[in-house]
Amino acid sequence: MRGDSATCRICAGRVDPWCDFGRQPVSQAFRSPGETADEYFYRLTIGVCAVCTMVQHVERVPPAMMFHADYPFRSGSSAAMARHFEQTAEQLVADERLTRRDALAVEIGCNDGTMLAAFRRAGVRHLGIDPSRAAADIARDAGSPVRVEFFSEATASAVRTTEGPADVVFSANTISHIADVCDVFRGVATLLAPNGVFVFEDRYIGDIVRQTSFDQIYDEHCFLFGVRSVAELAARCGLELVDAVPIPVHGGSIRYTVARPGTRTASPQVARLAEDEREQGLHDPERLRAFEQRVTATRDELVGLLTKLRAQGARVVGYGATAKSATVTNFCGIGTDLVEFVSDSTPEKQGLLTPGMHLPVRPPSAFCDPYPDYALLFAWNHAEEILAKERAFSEQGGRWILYVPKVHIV
Ligand code: DWN
Ligand code: SAH
Ligand code: ZN
Repeated sequence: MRGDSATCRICAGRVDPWCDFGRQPVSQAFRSPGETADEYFYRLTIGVCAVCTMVQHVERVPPAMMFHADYPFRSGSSAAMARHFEQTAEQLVADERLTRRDALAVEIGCNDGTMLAAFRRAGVRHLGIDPSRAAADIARDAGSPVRVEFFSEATASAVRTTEGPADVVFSANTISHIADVCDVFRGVATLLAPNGVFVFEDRYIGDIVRQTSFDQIYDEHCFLFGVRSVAELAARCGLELVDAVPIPVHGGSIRYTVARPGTRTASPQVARLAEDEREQGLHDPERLRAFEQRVTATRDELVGLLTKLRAQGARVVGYGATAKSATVTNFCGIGTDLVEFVSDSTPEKQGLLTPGMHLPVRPPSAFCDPYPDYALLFAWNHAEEILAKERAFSEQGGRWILYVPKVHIV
C-alpha cells in the first residue's frame, strides 16, 4: 500500500508515493523504563515530486517533537566526524578568507559546537543557531555564541541586524531536517553578504538508493536531497547551486555550495551529477520500485539471521543507538527477543529504552562485560572508527553484523 499522492513542499507539484515504512516512532524519543505514557507514532511514507524531483516525507512530524531541550544526539560522539568538521572549517577559513577583520561565519544546526570550535580556534567571528538547548549549552560553555532557536527567515533578519551580513553560512545534516526549507533558503538570502556562500552537507539520495541504506529514512530527514532537486530549490528561492561535491561521511553525502546568482562560476560537476541522477532513474518512481524490493529482502534476511543465531543460543547486542536504528528495528520488528541491548557512548541515551521496540541502551562498559557473540552495527557509517576501537572484540572471536549494502558478517 503506497497511499495517496501529496503536494511538494518546494514547488507545489505532485508527490508520487514511493516507499512506505508503516507506523514509526520519533527516532530519538528514547524513553525511561518506567514511562507508561503512550508513544507518538506517525506513518513514514516518502515520495518523489514529479516536477522538481525532490524526495520528501508525506507526513510531517512537528519539529518541536524532534528538536527540543533534551535532543540526545551529540556531534562530538564520533572522533572521525570531529576531524571532518575541523578540516571543513579550515578549508572554509582559507577559501573564503574568514580571518579578515569582521568576517562572520554562521552555523545552522550547530548542536554541541564541534564545528564552531574550529572557527573559534581560527579566531573567526562566528554564531551558531540550534533549538536543542542541552547540546547548544555545550557549545556555549566552550566559548561559542549560540542562539537557541529554529533558524527561519525571521531569525536571519534579526541576526543580520545585530551582527551584520554573513560571509559563510554553514550547515551539516540539518537543512534536510527542516520541512519549511524554502523559508530557510529565503533566510539565507537575507543573511548572506553580497559575495557570501551557503555551504551545506546532507545525505545523498544517490548513495541511499545505490546502497539500499533505507535506515537513512526516518522522521528527521524530511527531505532526501539530490543535486537536481537542490538546484531547483535554490533557484526557486533566488539563489544558485554553484558546486556539489560528493563526500564519504555518514555513508555518502554531498557538500553543496549555494550563492547569489552570477557571483560565482558554477562548477560543471553540478550539471554532470544531475545528469547522472537522471540516467540512474532517481527521479522516476517506476525505476525506484527495485529499491523497495531490496529493502524487503534486507529485512527478511536480517530477521532470518538474527532468529537463527538466537535459536543457536548466540548472544547478539546492538552497537550505536542511532536515529537510523529506529527505522531498522521498528520496520523489521527487532525487539529484545533478538537483540539483548544496544551499546552507546552517549551518556544522554544510556539507561533509556529505544523508541518503539524498547531495547535497553547501555554504556560501552556493558558491551565487553562479557562480549556478546555478535554485534549488530547500527552505526555502520562509523564502521572504520568503531571496528578499530573495538579490535579486542574481534580478536576474541566476536563478529560484526552489517546490513548495508546487504546483510553480511565480518
Ligand atoms: O543526521 C543526523 C546525524 C548527524 O546524527 C541526525 N538526523 C541524527 C543523528 O543520526 P544518527 O543517530 O544516525 O547518527 P550517528 O552519528 O550514526 O550516531 C552514532 C551513534 O553511535 C551515537 O549515538 C554515538 C554512538 N557511538 C558509539 O556508541 N560508539 C558512536 C561511535 C563513533 C562510537 O565509537
Ligand atoms: N550539524 C551537526 C548536528 C546534526 S543533528 C552534525 O552534523 O553533527 C541536527 C541538528 O539540527 C540538531 O542539533 C537540531 O537541533 C538542529 N535543528 C533542527 N532544526 C533546526 C532549525 N530549524 N534551525 C537550526 N537548527 C535546527
Ligand atoms: Zn517539487
